Amino acid sequence: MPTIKNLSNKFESFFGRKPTGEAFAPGRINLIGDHLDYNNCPVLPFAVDLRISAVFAPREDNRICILDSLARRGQRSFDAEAYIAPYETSDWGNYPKAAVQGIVADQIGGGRRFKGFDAVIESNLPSAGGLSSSSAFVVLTGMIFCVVNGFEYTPLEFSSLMAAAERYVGTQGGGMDQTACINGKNGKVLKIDFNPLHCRSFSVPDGVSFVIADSLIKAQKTEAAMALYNSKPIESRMATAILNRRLPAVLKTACPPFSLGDLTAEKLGATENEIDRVVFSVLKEGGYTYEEAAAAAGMSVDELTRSCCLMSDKTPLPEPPNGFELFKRVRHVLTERRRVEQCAQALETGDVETVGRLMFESHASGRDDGGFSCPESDSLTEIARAAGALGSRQTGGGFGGFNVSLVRSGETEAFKEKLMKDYYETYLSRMHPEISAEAKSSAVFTVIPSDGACVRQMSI
Ligand code: NG1
Repeated sequence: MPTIKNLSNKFESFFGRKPTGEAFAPGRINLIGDHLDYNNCPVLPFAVDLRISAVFAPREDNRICILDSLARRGQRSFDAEAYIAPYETSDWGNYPKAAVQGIVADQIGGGRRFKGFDAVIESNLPSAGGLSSSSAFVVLTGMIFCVVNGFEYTPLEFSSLMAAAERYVGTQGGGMDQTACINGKNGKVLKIDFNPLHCRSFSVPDGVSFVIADSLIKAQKTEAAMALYNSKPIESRMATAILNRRLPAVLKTACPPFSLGDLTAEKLGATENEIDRVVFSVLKEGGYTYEEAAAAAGMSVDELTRSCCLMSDKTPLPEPPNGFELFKRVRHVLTERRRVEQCAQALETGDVETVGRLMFESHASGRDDGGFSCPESDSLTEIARAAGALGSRQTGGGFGGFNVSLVRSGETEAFKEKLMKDYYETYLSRMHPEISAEAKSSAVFTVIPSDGACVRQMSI
């Protein structure tokens, strides 16, 4: 990781002046609760000690110029103005554009002029691994843009703003990543509740560590995996459309679930058992065709498609060969939400066995009901179990990327060696001989829950 001094030297030689500020934005690991945030259900992530760093200086005009310090990805420049046209889908410059476009839209009015900035960035956050390098980059750019323009937001306001802003790149995610990146706390796991947004932190129990391991299956959300990822929020909205139509009459409640996060005893005035009974009698097991889902929601196929099933390019989500598995998706959301609540309680009482058990259960739910795992992440989880992890699961958006394991602190080195031998040298070499030894050698490490993003004047 380059020091700020190295970044400053690069800045000076590229821009011909000294930087005036520095900024950092961490990635995050989600301990438990994936594909819940866009359903307004709580999650339990923490910011990690891997981050994107930047040095910057304001400009007098509205141009934003960002240089990747490794020159790997070059430089991107654009103007902060009312409409910022995106680059093509997979371009890294869309992340800073997303942040700036979100803030400009929020601040526009009164013919306001915006100040731009020059920046040099560097990252030790692996991309496309479910560690939210994308949101870290959005938050980093957003913070710098706010500082140079004197815009002030509370951390929660800024979290919501950046969550909405990131959808500019085409993902239909919730707000977990940006909120964890902004509100992370050293040594703490965050319980994030949505609607309204709220964070509560829980100390990591003594004597355990988090080991993360890259399955080395990339889930680059800018490409095909974006469509895979977006299919999950779309299926959730389809299920909600069906439940919205049927639930009030069956549960005799005036308040339909506007999102799956509203399927709570408190909101619906019914017990959890009643809610489960009704929800899983309204939804049929097995796949829905578009026609079946529309009929169940009391809509035409066209209405259903337009109200919930459009991908980011405005085309309808293609119908999967076995139909939309709405029953399973909702079962994942309802059971995972309860696991998140139980896990928060277990963290509070220091019950690490329960935290671990819930992590394994969560992985199985993402695999069997959520439909966002992959064979490699499943094998990695089982290998972690056999290697003595208290718990292990794929973390983040899924379809590969990192696993997080909860391991007794005295056992981390032996655990990592076992993963190296059984997953990387044996399983992965057999299944993916194309993956390099170099990639495997740096794929497993311990992470520490860390503070959230910050921006400050440079200390000279
Ligand atoms: P990652 O892990 O960065 O792919 C994505 C979404 C989250 C959340 C998780 C799954 C974005 C920016 N991130 O995260 O909101 O839905 O998947 O829990 O869309």
